[in-house]
Amino acid sequence: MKEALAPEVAAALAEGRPVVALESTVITHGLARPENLEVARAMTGAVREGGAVPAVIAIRRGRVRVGLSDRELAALAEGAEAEKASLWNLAALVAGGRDAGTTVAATAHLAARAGIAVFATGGIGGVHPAPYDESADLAGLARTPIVVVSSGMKSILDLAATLERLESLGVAVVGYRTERLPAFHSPTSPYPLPARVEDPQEVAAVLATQRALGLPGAVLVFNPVSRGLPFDEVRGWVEAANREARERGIGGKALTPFLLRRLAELSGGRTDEVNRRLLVENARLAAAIAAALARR
Ligand code: PSU
Ligand code: MN
Repeated sequence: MKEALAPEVAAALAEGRPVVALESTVITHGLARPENLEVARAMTGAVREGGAVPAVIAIRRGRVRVGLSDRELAALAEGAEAEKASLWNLAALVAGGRDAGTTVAATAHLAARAGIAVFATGGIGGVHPAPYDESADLAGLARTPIVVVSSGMKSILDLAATLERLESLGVAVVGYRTERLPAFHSPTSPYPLPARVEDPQEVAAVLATQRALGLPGAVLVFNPVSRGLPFDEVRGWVEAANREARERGIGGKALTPFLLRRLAELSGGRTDEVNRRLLVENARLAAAIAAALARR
């Protein structure tokens, strides 16, 4: 199989220098053009400022790419034909020679395989309100040894049910300077987390201990966004958007883009602004964690 590590990423890994993996579904499907490329560049920039090497993971013409050049990043962001690769279609897309953005589940798998210990994203997938729909991110994280920094799960999900599934699946969860689940656009929510950490060194210690104990899965670091939106206000918009989607019969692949667009409209653009900020903040924290791991 064709698999390619960018030379810069390969060198950093060989020398034990910090590397941070970044997902690409947020580029191909999560954000609209041209904002997707701007945010992707801001994330890779934040990783570099933190002293780590960024490795955007994606599928390009059937090749697993770990680390894209700026030109390749632009091609991915501007191309319209990329698929969304999760675990159930990853092998078929690679075998079929396709282009794809990789979800959290697929990115975590490919990053861990390449020897990368830390991965940053915006929000993980999870359990949707009915009808039944659960992201492969949850089961994927349960068996993939990597630190994943996010601001919680996407606001459009059932947060309580997603947190319960993480517990059932045995995914290690820590709040970064918080006891409560951050709710993506909101820095907090009513849902308590099982553990709290204060700094990147503590995250590095949890990962090392997770491995020493023979636990197989990810360490999920939930990082509250700065200057986020009030929880109740976001919940109100999410409920309104979901109601509207049901009334208009919108479902399947069209549902998430519809909900995100409605949230942006209902909030006067504030959800998009917060989304951009949390992606960059998570990239920055991931770089600090990767640096702490490299020093151990
Ligand atoms: N969160 C966002 N936008 C996104 C995603 C998450 O705000 O685009 C992406 C991530 O790549 C995540 C994926 O892994 O959606 C989950 O998709 P699914 O529910 O189909 O597994
Ligand atoms: Mn699904």
